[in-house]
Amino acid sequence: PVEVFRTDYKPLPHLVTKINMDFVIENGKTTVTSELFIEPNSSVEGGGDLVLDGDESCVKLMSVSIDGKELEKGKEYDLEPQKMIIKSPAPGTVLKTVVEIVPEENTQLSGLYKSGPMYCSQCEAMGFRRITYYPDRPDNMAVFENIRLEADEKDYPVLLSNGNLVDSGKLENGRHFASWSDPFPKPSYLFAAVVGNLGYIEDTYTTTSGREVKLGVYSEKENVDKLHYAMDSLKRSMKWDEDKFGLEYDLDLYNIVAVESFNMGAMENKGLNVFNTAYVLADKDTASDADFERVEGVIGHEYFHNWTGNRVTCRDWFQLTLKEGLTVFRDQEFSGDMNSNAVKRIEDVRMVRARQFAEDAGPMAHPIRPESYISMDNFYTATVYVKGAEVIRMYNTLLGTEGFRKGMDLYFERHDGTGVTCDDFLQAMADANDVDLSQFSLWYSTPGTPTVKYSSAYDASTGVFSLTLEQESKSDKPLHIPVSVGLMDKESGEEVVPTTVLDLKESKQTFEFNVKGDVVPSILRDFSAPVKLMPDSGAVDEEALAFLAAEDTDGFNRWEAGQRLYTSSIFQNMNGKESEKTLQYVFDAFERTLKGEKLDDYSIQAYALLLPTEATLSEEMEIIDPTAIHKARGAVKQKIARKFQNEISAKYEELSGLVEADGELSVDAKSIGLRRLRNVMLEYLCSIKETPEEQKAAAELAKKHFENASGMTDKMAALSALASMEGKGTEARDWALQKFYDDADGYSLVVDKWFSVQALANLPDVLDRVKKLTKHPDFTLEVPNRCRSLVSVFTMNAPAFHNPSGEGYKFIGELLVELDKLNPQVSSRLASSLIRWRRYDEKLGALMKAELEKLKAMKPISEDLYEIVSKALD
Ligand code: DPP
Ligand code: ZN
Repeated sequence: PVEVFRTDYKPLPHLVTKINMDFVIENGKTTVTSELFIEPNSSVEGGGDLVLDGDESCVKLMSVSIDGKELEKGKEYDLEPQKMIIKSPAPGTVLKTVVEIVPEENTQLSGLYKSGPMYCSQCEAMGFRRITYYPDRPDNMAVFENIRLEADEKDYPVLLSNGNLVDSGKLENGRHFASWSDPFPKPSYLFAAVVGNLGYIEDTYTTTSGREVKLGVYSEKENVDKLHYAMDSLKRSMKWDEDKFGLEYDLDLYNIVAVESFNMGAMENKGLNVFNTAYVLADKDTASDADFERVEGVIGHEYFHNWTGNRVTCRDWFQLTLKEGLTVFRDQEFSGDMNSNAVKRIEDVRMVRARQFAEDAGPMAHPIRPESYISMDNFYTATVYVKGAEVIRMYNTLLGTEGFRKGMDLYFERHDGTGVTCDDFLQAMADANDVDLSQFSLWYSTPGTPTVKYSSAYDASTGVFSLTLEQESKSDKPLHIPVSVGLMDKESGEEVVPTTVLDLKESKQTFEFNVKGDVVPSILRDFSAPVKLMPDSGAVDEEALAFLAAEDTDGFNRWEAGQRLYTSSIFQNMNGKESEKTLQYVFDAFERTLKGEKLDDYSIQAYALLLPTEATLSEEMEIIDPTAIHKARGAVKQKIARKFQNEISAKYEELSGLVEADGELSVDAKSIGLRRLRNVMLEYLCSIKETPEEQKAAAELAKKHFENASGMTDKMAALSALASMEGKGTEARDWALQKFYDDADGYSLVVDKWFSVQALANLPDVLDRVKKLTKHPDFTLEVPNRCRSLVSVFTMNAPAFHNPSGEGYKFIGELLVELDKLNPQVSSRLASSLIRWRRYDEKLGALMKAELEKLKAMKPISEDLYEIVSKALD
């Protein structure tokens, strides 16, 4: 395997400026003829050979010619396993290649492959070379002028590609064709083709400047009734981007296709987005609130890529965060505006802490702009995406919304139609605002999670409150960290200094404020930087946290203070040093939130009543003890549940009334919040199940909840509770699982939920159950969603996966052997569950390591898996 380095970038000596393609799709064989129009790259001197990427394991070369003349191998061209070399092509050369591919056998789901009744493509990052020989890198932008698709008309009535339909018609033998043309030059990773027997819904959108855009959303026929939410979300996205950034859509057509077998979430191909079904299909019976929110978010995300990704793209793959960090930021803002900004922020930060911080603390830690890769597919990471979005958010915080918009405008003005680097983005932001962002640029090259330590002092004689911040990171020079701070008066609870952004630019810096009396600082409001904030003294001031949990005027930090208190209490429990005082703070915070004092948002209330996740708690430990975390968190949850059982019950009833009064299920912020809060109540109530009587009561409650569910959200909440029941709850558990499966009636996305809920169950024999489920007729490793729903989800069941016997690791290790042969992208993702072995105690670590060593010795092994495993063992 070859490692590629960021600093080795060299522009191409020749560019393909235009391409025509002809796909003749037959059962078991697709013939792809490509014409590449080649020009010297004017910015590179010297010319030389033209190197085309092509994956020999996937494409079989039939012929290569120039002007109708076959080229001679060894003389005019050479062939290597991953490339074709054309010796010194003359300017204006039109190179024609004919290759054969077999999409039906493409289990990697990269390139052109078959999913159910359709052929579809996935080219990011390097899938186009599995379709034809081509300079498969983002700095080669070409006009895909004539893309002709030909297939059997009866089996494959729909023929789609990027851009506009320019021709179509019937052919002999029941075949037909369609030709597409995309006027916007694009890199190969944005190419797409879909050929299948599909249903669809249609609509139109008129942009502010009056362009009428035809919108289509496609899926397998039986699912067309589940496409409406995606269509509505698309229209909302189009409007939002016009309102927020003045960005309009630029083609007459925008199509989205839902595909069952898909490695990632979705793909922003120009004018033809291809989506994992899980992020398009949604209706009231089958989708939970979270699913609806995800559909809206991902539809927005892919749509926003049209400008941040497609119109301005990446020069090379190391710049991935240029488009992904920025587009995630944009989709976060969109979702926040559509629902609740405060709720969205809490959810996003939970994600950063649970997933990105974990990545930072493992062997795959990398800066948002990585320095090297073996397989680029391994860098579609939480770091590039969500930490990348946090970095964009920091620009927004530092420059303000207006300044940020000015920077965006200049970025498009300068770079529309080209492939650029993260430096170009930073420069546009700096120039538009006339500021120096050179120190800020360190965020692009620094891996790991920085820490910020704080200490404060109040001098009553001068009325000066001073806050000292000290940063530490993997950068030799200090980072530029925006730290949003507000000050709350200790006596009155009033905010005396509203949110102020402090520019922390030195290793250690003291900021002074003139105040009238002593204050409590609320630091890192709204999570203004992706750092770990901690007290300099090492010990958190619980009194201050309790105060902030009650009084903070910043919703995010009020939530955060409660979370910190819960965390203290959980760790005290783990260490056998429980303090009554801490517990009392926890109870106070919980009770206040439950009563809804100062809170009118059900979702925020729900999140404030939830304990930090096991994954988040893990990142607070030097050596992670999953069993101890699970036990301690469970114990604190029990204490809360038992102490407030009556109040929680009453709240549950009250909310049940409100949910009922809410009527027909709707997915607006308020209704979602109601269900979320009620389901948190259910979770607490169902956690009380020690005695047989309690088991019976919990099971009855959950069963009733299941039967009266207002939709999938309630159903899943009930089923999750039931799935972990034993003793007197066993019967209800088995009944509900069977009922849920039967009701799913084979519909994949619901069957996926059925697998997941069992993989996450808190039962002593969960691993055996999961193993047994891998033999279920509905289980397959070939459909990524299905594989993930059971196997990847199992690795998130920390106490089961990290069982001291090592059986959980062994199960995953053995499965990876099979999976890697089928689909390296999915296998290397799954292997990430084993790579953080140094974070666990010696015994667990050794067991994980043993599995990694077995995998590393495996032959053959995919590059994707090899990279992950070898970095973990380094
Ligand atoms: N570019 C794709 C995205 O939207 C990759 N899955 O993130
Ligand atoms: Zn994206």
